[in-house]
Amino acid sequence: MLILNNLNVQIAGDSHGPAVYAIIENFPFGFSPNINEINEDLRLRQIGYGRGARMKQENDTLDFESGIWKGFTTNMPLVMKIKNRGTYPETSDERKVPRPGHADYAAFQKYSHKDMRIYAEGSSARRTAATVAAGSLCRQWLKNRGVEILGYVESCGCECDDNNYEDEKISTLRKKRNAHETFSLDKNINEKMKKHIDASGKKGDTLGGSIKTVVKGLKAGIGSFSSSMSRLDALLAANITAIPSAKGLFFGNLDTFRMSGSQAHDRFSVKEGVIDRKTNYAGGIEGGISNGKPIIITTFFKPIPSLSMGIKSVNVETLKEEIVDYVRSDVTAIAPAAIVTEAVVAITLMDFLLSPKSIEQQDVFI
Ligand code: EPS
Repeated sequence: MLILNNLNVQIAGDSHGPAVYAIIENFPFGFSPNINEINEDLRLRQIGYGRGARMKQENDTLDFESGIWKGFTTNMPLVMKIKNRGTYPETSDERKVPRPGHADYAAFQKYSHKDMRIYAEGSSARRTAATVAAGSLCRQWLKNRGVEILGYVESCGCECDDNNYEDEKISTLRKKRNAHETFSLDKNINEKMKKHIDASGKKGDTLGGSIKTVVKGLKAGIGSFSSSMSRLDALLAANITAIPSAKGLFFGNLDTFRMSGSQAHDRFSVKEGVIDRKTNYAGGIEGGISNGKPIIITTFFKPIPSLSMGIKSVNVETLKEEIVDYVRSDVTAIAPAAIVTEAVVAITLMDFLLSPKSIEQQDVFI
C-alpha cells in the first residue's frame, strides 16, 4: 500500500505467482484511460539496458478487471492485472543460502522459515509492473491538468550525467530518454553506460545508480507544513523509498550541502509584476509545499544483490559457508527504476491534487 491521503493504492502479487495487481480505490468517476499508453509504459519498464532473461520471458500488458465501464472509470475500485509468464510452483527446491544485501536474511531473522524463496517472492521488484500500470494511469490524469513528469537515469555505476535539463520541455526529454537504451538523456553518456553495464555483466556483477525525476506544471501551494501526512516532500519520500533497491533521495540541488546559507537559497526577484525565484536549488518544494518551480528529485538505488558471479554466504540450516545459488538476475535495474519512480511520483501527486483543498474531485467526461 502506498502512503496517501485520498486514493487507496494496493500493489499485490508474488514474483512467480499467476499475476501482479494494482487495486485503486477512490479514483474519480468519468476518466477515460488510454490503455495503449499504459502498455507502452509497461513495455519501457521491461526493455531498459542491463535487463536479464526474465524480461525476455514476460510480455507485460494490462487488463482492467473492475472499475471501468464503456472505457471510463466508474469510481468502483479499479483492479489492474498483469499476468506473469515466469511462474514456478511452490514445490520448487528450497533455497537456504541468503544473498548478502537482499531482503532474504533480514526476513529469515524475522520469520524463521528457512526457504529464502518465500522472501524473494514478496520482496521482488516484479510487483513494480503493477506500480507502473497504476502510475501511468495517474500520469494521464495529471497530464490533463497540465502536470507532467519524467524520470531518467542520471547515473549508473560511475557514469554520471551532470547536465541540467530543467529548462527543456518534458515531451522533449521523454523523446530523448526513450531513444536511449539506458534511459539516460545524453547520447555519449548512454554509450558509456552501456559499456559499463556490459563489463559488469561479463564479470557476473551488478550496478546501481541514480534517477532524476522532474515534474513541471504543478502549481504553487500543493502540500502543507502542518504534518508528515500533509507534507508533499514527506509523502513523496515515503513512497519513493518503498521501491525495491531505493536507498534514499534528495530534493533539489545536492551541491547546496556544500554551500553557505547565503549561496544555497533561491533569491526572489520580480518578473512582470510577479515574485519569482532566479534559481531552483530547492527543487520546487519549500516547507513541504510546492512553490511553482519544477520539482526535482534524485533517488539513489543500490546495486541488485543477485550476483551471477557466485559470492560466499552461509547456509541458514547447516551454518556452513556456501556460495550463493546462481539465480538469474538483471545486471542493473536502474533503467526500469526511472519508469517506476515516475509512476510513484504520479500516484503521490494525483493524491495531493484530489485533496478537496487542491482542486475539484470530480472528473468530467472527456
Ligand atoms: C528480481 C529477480 C528477477 C528480475 C525481477 C526482480 O526475476 P527472476 O527471479 O524471475 O529471474 O527479473 O524483476 C522482474 C521480474 C520485473 O518484472 O521487474 C528480484 O529478485 O527482485
